[in-house]
Amino acid sequence: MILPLTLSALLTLGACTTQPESEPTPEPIEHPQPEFSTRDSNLFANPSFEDDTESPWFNYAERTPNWAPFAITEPGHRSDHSALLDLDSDDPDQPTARIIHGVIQECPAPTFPRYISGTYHIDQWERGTTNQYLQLVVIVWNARTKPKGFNLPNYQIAVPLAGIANPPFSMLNRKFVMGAPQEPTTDEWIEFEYDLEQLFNDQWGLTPTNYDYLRVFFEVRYDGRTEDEPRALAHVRFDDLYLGPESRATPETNDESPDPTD
Ligand SMILES: [Ca+2]
Repeated sequence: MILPLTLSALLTLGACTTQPESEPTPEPIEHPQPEFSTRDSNLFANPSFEDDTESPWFNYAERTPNWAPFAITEPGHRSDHSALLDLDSDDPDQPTARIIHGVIQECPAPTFPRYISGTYHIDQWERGTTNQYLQLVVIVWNARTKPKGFNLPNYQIAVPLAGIANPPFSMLNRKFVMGAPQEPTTDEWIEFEYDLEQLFNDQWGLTPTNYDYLRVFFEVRYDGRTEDEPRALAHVRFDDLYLGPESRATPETNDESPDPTD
């Protein structure tokens, strides 16, 4: 990134000699721009799962039987690693009715971040039940400022990314944002981005303020599966996750733009 390189160069100069403030700034070295995950504004730590010294991602596999572990493995999205969520109802350790594979991170986020984005890749998908899906969830934790008429300690939105056309269940403090494809695309990295501030305003009527932190989930799961249903299989990777003020969506190509030579 240009800014850190420039700053680094200035610090190097400062360490050697006392430079007047009018000293011309050295030209930044040209480096390829990082894809997504090292943006300074990202509130997620280790958003691309490449740093094996940090463990900001966790889940509830050791605390509740409905959760299952995740793994950080090869490959990644334009990188070496990603978070692998490996759902298989044939696994004897997975309960029949509900299983959740996911990664979670808690972000203090004193200023509510406008955007959430990332990529996912579905290596394998066999539908075993109607409510088998991928989603992200953002919980506003310990909110002192609450939506009008709401009196629970946290409120949240869930955004299914693929797999379901209707909310899988109803929950007092969770609003589902529908609109993702019911049948997932497999064998391809899929980018997603949502205007989180807009979603909270649409669903809860406010931009969250005055809370402890945001608890963010990226999941693959099923709910309400019965023993007589077929095998449910979903081998899903998440990578390059982002929570912050910047949109990183790739602008759509406009084929009808005027030819500048006309
Ligand atoms: Ca990665």
